[in-house]
Order: sequence, then C-alpha cells, then structure tokens
Amino acid sequence: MGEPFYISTAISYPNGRPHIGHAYEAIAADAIARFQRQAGRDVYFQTGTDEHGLKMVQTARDQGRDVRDLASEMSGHFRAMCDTLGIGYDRFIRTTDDDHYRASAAIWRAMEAAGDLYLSRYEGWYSVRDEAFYDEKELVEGEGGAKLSPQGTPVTWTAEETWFFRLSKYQQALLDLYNERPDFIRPEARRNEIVRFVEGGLSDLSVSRTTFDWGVPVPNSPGHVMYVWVDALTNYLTGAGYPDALTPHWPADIHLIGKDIVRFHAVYWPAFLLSAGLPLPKTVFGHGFVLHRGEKMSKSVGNVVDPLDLAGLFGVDALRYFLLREVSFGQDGSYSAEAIVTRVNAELANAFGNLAQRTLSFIAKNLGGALPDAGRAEPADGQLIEEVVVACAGLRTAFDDLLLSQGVEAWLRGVSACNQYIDAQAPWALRKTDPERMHAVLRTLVRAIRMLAIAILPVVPTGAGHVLDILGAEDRDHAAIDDDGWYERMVNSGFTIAAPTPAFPRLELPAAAEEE
Ligand code: ME8
Repeated sequence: MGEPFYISTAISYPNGRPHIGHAYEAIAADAIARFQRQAGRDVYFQTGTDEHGLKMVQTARDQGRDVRDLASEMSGHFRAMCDTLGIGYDRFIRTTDDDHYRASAAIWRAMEAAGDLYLSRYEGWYSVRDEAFYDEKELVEGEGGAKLSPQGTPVTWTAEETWFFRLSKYQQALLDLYNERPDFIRPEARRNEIVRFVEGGLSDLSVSRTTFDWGVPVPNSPGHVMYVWVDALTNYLTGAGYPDALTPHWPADIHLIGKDIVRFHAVYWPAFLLSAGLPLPKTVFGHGFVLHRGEKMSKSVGNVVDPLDLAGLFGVDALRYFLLREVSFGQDGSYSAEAIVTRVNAELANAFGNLAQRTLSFIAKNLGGALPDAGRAEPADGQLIEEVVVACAGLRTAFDDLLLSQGVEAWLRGVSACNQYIDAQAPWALRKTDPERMHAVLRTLVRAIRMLAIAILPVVPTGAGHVLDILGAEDRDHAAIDDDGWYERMVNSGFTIAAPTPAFPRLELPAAAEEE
C-alpha cells in the first residue's frame, strides 16, 4: 500500500434533503480521492451527516416528529445521493454512531485535562441556522433593524450556564500555525479572512448547551450536551480510530468544506486538537458556493434543486464533469440547465466522446475489431502521443494541487490535439488510398484515447470506464498511462474491439428547463 491519504467532506445537516451544494462538495472530494488512488496512495475518504444540535431539534419540532427519526430518514437521503453520484467513500459516518460518542467524550476529557474547559454563564447571540455564536461586533443590520449574523441569518439572544473552551489562549498558537504553514488554509482569500479574524482577538467559546438534550452528553456534567460543532468536528477523528490508536491516516490531508464554515475548521478545530495534544490536519480547503443562475439557495430558503433530478436529467458523468470543469475550484460558480448542456456537449460528447466513438466503431467495423498494425508511422504520430502525455501530466500536476478545473483544461488540450490530428490525417479517407498509413493513424489514436480515458477517470468514472472496457484496458492507475508496452500486449493477446455504444451521449435541453 502507498502512503496514506485522508480526505473528508463536511458532514451535512440532515434537516432536509441534500441540495446541489452538497452534491458539489461530495463530487469534488470523490474526484480527488479517485485521483489519489490512481496515484497509488492508500486513500481514506469520509463523508456523512451531522445529526445533533438545535437546528435539528427545531426542524423536527416544526414537523411534529421525533428528531432521531428525522435524522435517520434524511441521513438515508444523503447516503443515497452519494451512492447515486458514484461517491466512493470509505465510511459514511453519522454523528449518532456509537464510536462517535466515545470519540467525542474522549476529546472532551482531553481538553478538560489540559485545563481548557471551565463552567460559566454564556450571554450572547446565537444563530440556529449557522449553529454559531457571534460577538456583538460581528452582527449586521437587516431589514427593519433586525440583527443578523455576518452570514445574514437571524440571531437570538441566549443566556445559560455552559462550559467554555479557552479559545483565547490559542490566539498566538493559531497565528503561528497560519504563518508557518501557509497551506493550512486554502485558498489564499480564505486564509486572509481567518488571519484577520484571529488577529482581531478570540473570545472563549461556549461549548455546551443545557436548554435541549439532543447531543453528546458532556462527561460528568448532567444536563449538558456538547455544542454541536464540538462533536461535529470530532467526526474526523472518529474515522481515524480515536480514542484508540490512531490509524496511519491521521492527520488528515484535506478537510474539504464550503467557505461558510472555514472558521470552525481553521480556528476552533486546530485549537481543540492543540488542546487535546493531537496532530493537526494538513489542509483545510474552503471551496466556493454553487449558485443556481447566480442565486444562493439553502434548505431554509427553499429554492433548492435536487441534485438527483439533475443527475437523472443529464446523467451522473455530465453533472460531475460540469461542476468540476465549470467552477474554478475555490471560487463560486453558477449553474443552469443550458450551461450544463452546452459545456457537456461541446467538451465531453463532441470533443472526447465523438473521438472515441468514431475511432473505435471504425475499427470494429472495418478491421473486424482487430487492433491496428504498426503500419507506416510518421512524425505526426509521435508528436500526438507527446502532446497527450503532456496533457495527462498537466492534469496530474493540477489535481495534485487541487486545481481541478485547470486539470480538466489541460486534459482537453490533449483531446483537441487528437481531433486536429484526425482532421489532418483523415484516416477514413486513407482506408482506400493508403491502408498502411491508416493503420498507423488508428493505432496512434487508440493509444491516445486510452491515456486520456485513464486520466479523466476521477471526473467521469462511468463514461471513461466504458471507453476503457471497450479497449480491454484493465490497468487504470497513473502507472498505466505511462505503460508503453500495453498496446503490444493487447495485440499479442488477440484482443478485439466490439462495436461500441457511445460513452458520452449528447444531451438535449429538457423542455421544462428552458422556461425555468
Ligand atoms: O455546515 N454550494 O452542514 P451543511 C457549495 N453540518 N457548497 C455548499 C452550498 C452551496 N450552495 N451550500 C452548502 C454544515 N454548502 C455542518 C458541517 S462539518 C464538521 C459540519 C456546503 O449541511 C457547506 O459549505 O449546512 C458545507 O461544507 C457542506 O455543504 C454541508 O453544509
């Protein structure tokens, strides 16, 4: 096994069904996980649901149902979304899992043993929507003078006896961390936000609640449950075996989360870990928001588009490709049915899908499926392979650095080199005039298509997998891209290409979506 690689998504609040933002985060994390598996890393990928807290209690109350039932039912929808979208998680954690209660109690005791917890009275503002405490100075004014959180959500005055965590004690340690490890928070804009916030001073954090009981009980403190973010963040450790011996996957390589929850991951979480004497994750990456035609949606606002409807309309690969390609990773992005159809048709269906389909069906039809002979090579053939090698390497370098959209762009340069090559070489015309040259051209294309299909597997696992199945290409990791002997071995094995069905069908704009 290779070097360990741990990637997590945020765990979602199961107070409603998943929306496109959840799908986006899961897809991005899955593409990174698949990519690192191809690179030979021993990947652990965790996602799941964050089931405690006041938001869950209130949603259940509003619906007149039991909070545990609500959590279970909605958690099931999140898991089903992951399964439908081909998210290859190693664990789908629920914060109601028994081992998670044990891990949460253990980190609590460790923070207590460090002298970082004390009982006092909390009086201040709380946003149930964000499950967050805010200082007076952070609040903004809404319509009619209403006080709102910096995220624009309503806040209520809260006063109760709670446990506090000595967050203020960690101010300098956190600033040192951001300074010494510039990659701890990415991208840069998020890092700057957090540095500014911490430089502004940190208040101690209220970490228990007494007004409801839907949470992890505070050890030896009857009536107190942990503040939902304490147990939520601990999910990452639960997955790594805590409090028993930590697996080699800890510390996590990437906590992938949205930009609205960077503060919890880049301030509270490292402070808890420092207090408990545990190693810190390597990178907290705050991706942008995906907006429908530029408008923010949220479960509470109600303009949510079900990702499974989109996957049903366009296909899983199309949705994955669109989101990873369209959104510059780390920034906000917008989607619409038209944008999905336009991009997927241009780049996946026409540029790559058609290249594979034309080439492989031509071979199936005209060569009886037999792999083309060496034929008569020309310099253009070697040049094309070189361009494709560079394109695949470009994708690899970019994905390694979490530049997902740029990675796909690099890959597309390889695809367009193939299409230019086809146009210039016109293999279909060579069939009658120069079959020897036709063989060399087709053979070059088969090699190029295989490399490109392997490289794009993390993004479109089904379609790229289909192309590789047609080619009988079983090895699909990065080493396989560089494997020059593959073609000869396939020829020697007598492999033939069967008439292929298209891997990336063209999309139609659904009638209903046009008017939306
Ligand atoms: O925040 N576009 O859960 P959540 C992209 N339980 N990403 C989006 C998005 C959008 N429009 N809307 C939300 C929570 N997200 C906590 C996390 S982790 C220990 C606890 C992202 O269900 C959001 O930024 O509100 C977060 O990363 C994830 O979806 C889950 O959001």
